[in-house]
Amino acid sequence: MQLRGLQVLLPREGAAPRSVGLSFSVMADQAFVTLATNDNYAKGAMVLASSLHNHHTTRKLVALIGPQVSDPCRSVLKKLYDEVRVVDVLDSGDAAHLAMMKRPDLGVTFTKLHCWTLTHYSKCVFMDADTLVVSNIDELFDREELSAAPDPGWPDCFNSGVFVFRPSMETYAKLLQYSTEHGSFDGGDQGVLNGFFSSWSTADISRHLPFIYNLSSIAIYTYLPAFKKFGGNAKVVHFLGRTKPWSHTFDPRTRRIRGGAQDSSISSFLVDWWSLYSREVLPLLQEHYGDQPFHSGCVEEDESQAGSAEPALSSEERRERWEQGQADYMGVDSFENIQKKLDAFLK
Ligand SMILES: [Mn+2]
Repeated sequence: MQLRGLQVLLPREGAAPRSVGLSFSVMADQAFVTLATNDNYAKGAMVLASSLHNHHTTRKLVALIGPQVSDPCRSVLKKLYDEVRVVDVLDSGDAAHLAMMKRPDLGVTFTKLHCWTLTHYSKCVFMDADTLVVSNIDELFDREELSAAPDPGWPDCFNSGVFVFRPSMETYAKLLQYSTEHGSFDGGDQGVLNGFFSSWSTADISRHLPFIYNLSSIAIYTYLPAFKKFGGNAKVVHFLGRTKPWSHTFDPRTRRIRGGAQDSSISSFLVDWWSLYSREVLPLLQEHYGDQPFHSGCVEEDESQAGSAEPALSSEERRERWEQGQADYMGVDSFENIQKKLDAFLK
């Protein structure tokens, strides 16, 4: 893994020497931004940062985090991100706090909208913590606010998992005002942002990012032939839906994923996520947690388990087994895992 400090000293690969100074000033001015509200999403953010580093981004990396993110996770994020900023809307005592009082249902949305306050950058690309970069995407900074890819469920709306924006306190204030007045038609940030940037679908085709910049796992099910034809050009994979990469467990030795990854197309991206996690993120987590126990998600199956071709279970199947009294006490349903789940919910 590259060290952040060192990377800044090295000229960009392929950059002409005389342009280096200029490129650096432009680069310092632009950032990828993500959001992690808890330790699970923090792991996603760690993998996302590793993937951006591995594909040699020249831009800064910023993580907005919620107050629930634990100290060890904050320390790891600080290693991987140039800037880690705690956003506590309830504690802010400003317009965001007022907005939150009026619309407590939009809590996480207000936290995400906070990215517009990063005015020490002229342009940013927001990326959800459940995205993975599989190719350099610095060219996104050539786009203007608000650029985003269509949502696979309703293509006249953009998906707010990846978007280009310009930080501005004026826009931020307008967004807060819009949210409190109109709410969100889907209960989240995507509804608010599509309402606010409502001309996106018709005004300017250059603000439509190609789908490969936000390739959601859902596309495999909705349009398989297109996925087969274009999926190989993917630049960003977005693990949409309730099951996230960190919902599974992974055996680094056998590279097997457990916990409901049946589809082979998406599971290759899942294996990419887990490989990156186990290789580059896990050692940092182990270092910062020290003796404290934490849920790594990596489990070495013993020989007999690894040898048996037992398929991964969906959550429905797991529930059925539970109800029949056949919980996987030694594996995913171990007391340790259940305790962790309870702790995560009770936080
Ligand atoms: Mn997402």
